Amino acid sequence: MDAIVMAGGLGKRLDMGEKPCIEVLGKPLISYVIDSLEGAKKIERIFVAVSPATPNTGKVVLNYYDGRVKVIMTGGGNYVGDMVYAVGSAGISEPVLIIMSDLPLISSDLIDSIISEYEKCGKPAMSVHVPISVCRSLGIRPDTVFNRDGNLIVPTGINILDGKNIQQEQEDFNLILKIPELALNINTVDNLKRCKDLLKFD
Ligand SMILES: Nc1nc2c(ncn2[C@@H]2O[C@H](COP(=O)(O)OP(=O)(O)O)[C@@H](O)[C@H]2O)c(=O)[nH]1
Ligand SMILES: [Mg+2]
Repeated sequence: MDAIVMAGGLGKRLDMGEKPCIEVLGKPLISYVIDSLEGAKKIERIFVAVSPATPNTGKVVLNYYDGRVKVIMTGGGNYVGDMVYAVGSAGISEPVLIIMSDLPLISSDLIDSIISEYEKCGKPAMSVHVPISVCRSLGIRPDTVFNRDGNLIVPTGINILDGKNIQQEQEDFNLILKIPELALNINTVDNLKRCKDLLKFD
């Protein structure tokens, strides 16, 4: 399965310049996700969707991964529109994993197990969530919360969609995983500090 890393956001809450390139313990934030994708057995090609808000991110990625990871320039300012554009531009007509650049704690094994769950789920699309209790136990205030049958769940920014019908709404399976590494999304200075502390003791 191919993967697209979304990396064209404004990073306003963190306000440290281009968020995907900020240095976290000696390497760019986005490289944590890319390294885990490169290590995942089920991932083939890797693309990064940048935008005019992240001009340097493309350069950093091309440089760091020596051309192994492709960069796609999207319009910016529209997450879903840019994702659809990136899938088309990459010529992907099979299921594709879409992931955000700001999930540094995700591992290769976790990516592979998410893809295995997708293969079993029987739906064209799958979105990964954590129960709100995982965020609460980390002291993280989520941006978005959904109510699924009375349970509050938080989207993690990991989706699998069928590339051949990317223009259309797709029936979506909600995978709910009680995994703290999926909940630590780097949006604020506090998230970044928490993440550095966790990585140091890894
Ligand atoms: N290409 C593209 N990427 C985006 C867009 N919005 C957010 N992203 C990326 O998606 C991820 C999650 O977004 P978010 O955390 O809201 O980013 P932020 O706005 O930069 O804090 C980040 O890696 C962003 O760089 C967009 O409109 N276009
Ligand atoms: Mg985020």
